[in-house]
Amino acid sequence: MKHRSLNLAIAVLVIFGVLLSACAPAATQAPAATEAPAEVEAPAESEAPAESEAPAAGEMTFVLVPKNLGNPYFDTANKGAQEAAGELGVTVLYQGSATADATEQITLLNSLIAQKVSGLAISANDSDALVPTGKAAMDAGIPVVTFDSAIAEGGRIFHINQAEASGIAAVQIQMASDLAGGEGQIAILSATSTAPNQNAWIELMKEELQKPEYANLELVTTVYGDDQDEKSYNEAVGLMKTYPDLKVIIAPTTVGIAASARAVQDQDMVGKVMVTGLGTPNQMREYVKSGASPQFALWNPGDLGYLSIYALNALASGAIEGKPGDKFDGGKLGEYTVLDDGTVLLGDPTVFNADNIDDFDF
Ligand code: RAM
Repeated sequence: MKHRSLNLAIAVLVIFGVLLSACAPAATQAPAATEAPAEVEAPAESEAPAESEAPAAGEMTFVLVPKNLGNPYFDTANKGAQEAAGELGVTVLYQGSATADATEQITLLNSLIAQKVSGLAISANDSDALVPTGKAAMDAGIPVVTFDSAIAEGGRIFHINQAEASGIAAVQIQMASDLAGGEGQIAILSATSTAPNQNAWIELMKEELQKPEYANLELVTTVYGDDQDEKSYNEAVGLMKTYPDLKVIIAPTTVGIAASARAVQDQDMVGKVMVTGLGTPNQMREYVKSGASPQFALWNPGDLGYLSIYALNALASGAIEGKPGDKFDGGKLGEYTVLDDGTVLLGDPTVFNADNIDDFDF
């Protein structure tokens, strides 16, 4: 019966999520659960809480919470999460706020905690602001892992890291230096100013720039597109106008890099300003081929979502507590170990360019 009421409550959440995203894109507050039909159709629109079906009785129900909806990076993570769900016989809901905002994300998480879901995998919009919420979930017996963008220690059991932060920073500076011919002005166009993952990478990129081989590169500014396409596009146009000698835009965000490459093309700046950073191959293919973004990097977000669900399953089933040294089954990805710093490392980023871009489809 407990599972039945959870099913009904989640069905209500899904229905209201669809209605709310249709009429008020920013709204994320879940309504109080009362009664709902047992069957819920997953909506077709990617802006809605997609892939959310009412779970069958007895199943565990995990929720993958992206920074925001409508971002192909997180849609790919959800595909991997759904693949893991099929293999494990659990239900995974995909629920997020319309914008990459910590307050909206906390509201959503509070409603999921109240629904007593079986586990949460979160990409955090703020590292510290989400600690009390993550703690409240764990106090309620709901395991919390973060993936992609971490909640600080105390607000999650462990963080699933896509790649070493220092490596992510180093590869971006290396690519920018290649494109700039080792000298000239570069700028960073990031996601939100509170994004824990981008902020960590930016700090490390600044450290990387201190190396003698990068002495002739000048980082002129960092701007924020908030992981919104239009804002990122306008910021990229602004960079080109403010800095006429700019050679490279580094966008460590899949939203920002695609918007910047489009802006470079629209402004007829291909060959003068080059875009690099972190992007998905499917979004960046045309810009690699046009020369607006000859090279960029990323890991596989599908694998990140997949591994997050295997991790939650290991925690929720009691197979592991999530302490350093604990090992768990990562399905097709193999066995993973919780490291001493409370992270699990997915692997290395891949660099994409004209030679390999057509080998990837995500
Ligand atoms: C965006 C998001 C995400 C980040 C990628 C690279 O999709 O900001 O958190 O990891 O870019």
